[in-house]
Amino acid sequence: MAERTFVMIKPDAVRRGLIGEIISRFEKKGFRIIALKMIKMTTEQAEELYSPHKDKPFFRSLVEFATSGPVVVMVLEGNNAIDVVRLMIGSTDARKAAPGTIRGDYGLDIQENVIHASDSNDSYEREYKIFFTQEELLH
Ligand code: 3AN
Repeated sequence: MAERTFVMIKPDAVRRGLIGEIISRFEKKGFRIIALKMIKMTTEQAEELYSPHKDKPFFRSLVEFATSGPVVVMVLEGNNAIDVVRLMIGSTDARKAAPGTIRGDYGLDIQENVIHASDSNDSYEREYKIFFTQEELLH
């Protein structure tokens, strides 16, 4: 069933020149890009994106990292997009992420872990609205 998910290429990956590599994987897999832009997110946007973690000890550091440079945000559409994209990105701790996954191939850190993707439909609905208006989703 066609489903949508929100994906963000994090500042570490943008700094390292991995934008094309990462987008290419999603295109080759068969996902449609419904919306895409590069932004420098505000502290408010980062706090909202990571609000489920606001009581964690790493929250401030995570917000600082997320706002430390440009990110690329996008909405992807395709069969079971949420679960399939989570499989493609791999485990949170990039040191333990399986080779062949995006984090497994390009990351070596738990915080600077290359990429974010929604973990549920509720997360998707909350997350994409932080960065896109309804009109920016191109059907
Ligand atoms: P995922 O991004 O795989 O869904 P979450 O939702 O548990 O992982 O964590 C959100 C983000 O918080 C991660 N992408 C990572 O950047 C950061 N993070 C998670 N756990 C830690 C940790 N123990 N120390 C520092 N940063 C962390």
